[in-house]
Amino acid sequence: MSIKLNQLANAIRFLSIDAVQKANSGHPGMPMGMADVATVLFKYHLRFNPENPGWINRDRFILSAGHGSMLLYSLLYLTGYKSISIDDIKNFRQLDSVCAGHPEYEKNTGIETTTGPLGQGLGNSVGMAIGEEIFRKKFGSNTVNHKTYVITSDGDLMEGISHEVMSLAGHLKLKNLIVLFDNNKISIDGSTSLSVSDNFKKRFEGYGWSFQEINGHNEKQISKAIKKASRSNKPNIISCKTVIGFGSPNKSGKASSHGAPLGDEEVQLVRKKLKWRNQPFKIPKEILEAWREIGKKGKSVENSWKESLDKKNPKIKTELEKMINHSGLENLEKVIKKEKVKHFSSKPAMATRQCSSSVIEVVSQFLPELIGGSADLSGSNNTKTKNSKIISSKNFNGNYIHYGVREHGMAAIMNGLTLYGGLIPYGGTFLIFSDYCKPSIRLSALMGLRVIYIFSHDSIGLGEDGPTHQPIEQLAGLRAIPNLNVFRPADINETLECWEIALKSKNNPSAIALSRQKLPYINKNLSEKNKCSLGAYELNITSHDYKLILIASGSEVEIALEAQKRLKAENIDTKLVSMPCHELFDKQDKDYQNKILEKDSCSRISIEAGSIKGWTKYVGSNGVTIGLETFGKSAPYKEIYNHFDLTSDKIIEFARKLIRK
Ligand SMILES: Cc1ncc(C[n+]2csc(CCOP(=O)(O)OP(=O)(O)O)c2C)c(N)n1
Repeated sequence: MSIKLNQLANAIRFLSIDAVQKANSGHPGMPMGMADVATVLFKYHLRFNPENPGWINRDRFILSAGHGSMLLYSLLYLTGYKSISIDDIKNFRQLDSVCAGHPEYEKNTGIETTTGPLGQGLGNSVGMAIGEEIFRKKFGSNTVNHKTYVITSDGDLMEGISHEVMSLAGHLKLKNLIVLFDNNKISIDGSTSLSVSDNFKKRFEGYGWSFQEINGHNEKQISKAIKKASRSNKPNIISCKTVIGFGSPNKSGKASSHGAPLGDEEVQLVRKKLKWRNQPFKIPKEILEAWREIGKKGKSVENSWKESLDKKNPKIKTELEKMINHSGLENLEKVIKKEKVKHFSSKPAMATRQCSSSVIEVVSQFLPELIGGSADLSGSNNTKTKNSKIISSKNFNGNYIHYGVREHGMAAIMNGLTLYGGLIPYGGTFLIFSDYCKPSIRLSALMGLRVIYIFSHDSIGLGEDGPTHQPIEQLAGLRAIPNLNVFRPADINETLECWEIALKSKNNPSAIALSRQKLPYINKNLSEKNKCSLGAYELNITSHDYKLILIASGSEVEIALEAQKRLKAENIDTKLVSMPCHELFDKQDKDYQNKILEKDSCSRISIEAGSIKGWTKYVGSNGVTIGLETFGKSAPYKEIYNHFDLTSDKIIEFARKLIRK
């Protein structure tokens, strides 16, 4: 018996309605409206294998409108992914259920990314589509030839980030990107006409996209549009005119179906209207079988792909596996050690942004998966080196993306590049504009993605550009994000170590804050060990009789060193601790932390050219935190440091007071 499309789609609709009803919270309207589009996509077009959700040449499917999560969970369950059972669906939105309120990325589950904050999934998908182009160029179109499909909503397209990433996708002509726009003209406040009068066709064509508009409940139109899009030489958006809450007699087409259970009575009415006579969570056998058949098709597609790779392209297979497994990283430790030795003898004074550049130049030689870029500040962030090859619409055989002035888009795209697999993105902007990346940085951290953020001009030390450009609260804000390592190295030795940790961090992103101004080489002894991995370490003591500890990061280590020297001249002995990473220090055992901070026997002063928030816990209630609690100033940087008392004089003044106590 052949099962009609609407029966397949109704299985999605009722799993969604019933799960939301049982959880007594969730968003039924979107899955009800997009069920037809999703069914056509999965039935006729999407190449995927539920038995191997991580197959590198699978089509990617991203639900950018993450509030419609039940659409995704239903599809994964119906097509036979092991990650989602009917019991998981019954547990929608309950503690530890894989069917969380919004999709939460987990490798090899079919949930390709975490979505919910509108616009992010669209950004990730642009990153994945770039990833596909890079891989296709490296491994050939016989090996890599898949699409990236995204479902976006009105809300996704209202978000500013949608402009950034779609504009870049148009520029790069990402022809394998196909966006299915749920054009239901409803958002939470009601009709989108309350706030939007965009001409979508003109908007997207203006970006260089191909635009089609169809009835999102018409099987033929949906399929034809997807087919046409898959032959296009531009990125594609298909505006699917749909009815939110499709099938609900009283709530369809209305905002009331968007984000709340329909209610028992209304659910009964939908059952009647759509002629669905099954109990909640019961999918008739023949419908489930038809869905499972759709899921099974991918296995043979993957198998023949594998066979052809084994037989015809064994070399490519080896290269592909190397890249996916990041085999190049095996050389990292050795190379970093060698660089440390080299710099120990020359002891260069360099801005840490230059230090970072020299690390990138070295590691990019043996890490083809390292994909750099900057939001139009390449020269300032020092992200582009002589080994950087520009990625363009004409040539994806590169390792550097000019993101343009699109910080938010860059960050979401970097998440997409990591999620694609086999790639390690790093991207730069000024530390002050990390604020423009924040929503995506948060998601890098939430998903545990290896993304490296390069934030140069990391303090008032940037000088004349003034308070609009001088970060104050940014370091504290970034340090407040769970699972993000924030590094602030002090010289080339520390920069090498911080980069090494960032590259090895499989399950968390890193933000590396770098100075604009030149800094001296501060490393005292050549150490094989990566001291930055401890978060903080003893840099220098003037004698073993010290009762005072100075703690500093980045550019302020130099000031603390000067203060230490001058204090010694006054017979005040001190220990200087360099603290490039709070998060890693906080992870050390208590013994190590006590060894560094010596809370029972020493007073402590911290100094960092940024907000003092976050330092009190290291200096204690009797200690002193030197930092900033106001915005900066426009002036040459040394004058600003003096103006704000970020000086060795100030450290000495406090040191004398603490010692006299
Ligand atoms: C960045 C962001 N802002 C706000 C929200 C809260 N929110 C969830 S859905 C939504 C808009 C719903 O409209 P639409 O995107 O058209 O979805 P539909 O109503 O069609 O399901 C909003 C404002 C969010 N998830 N992300």
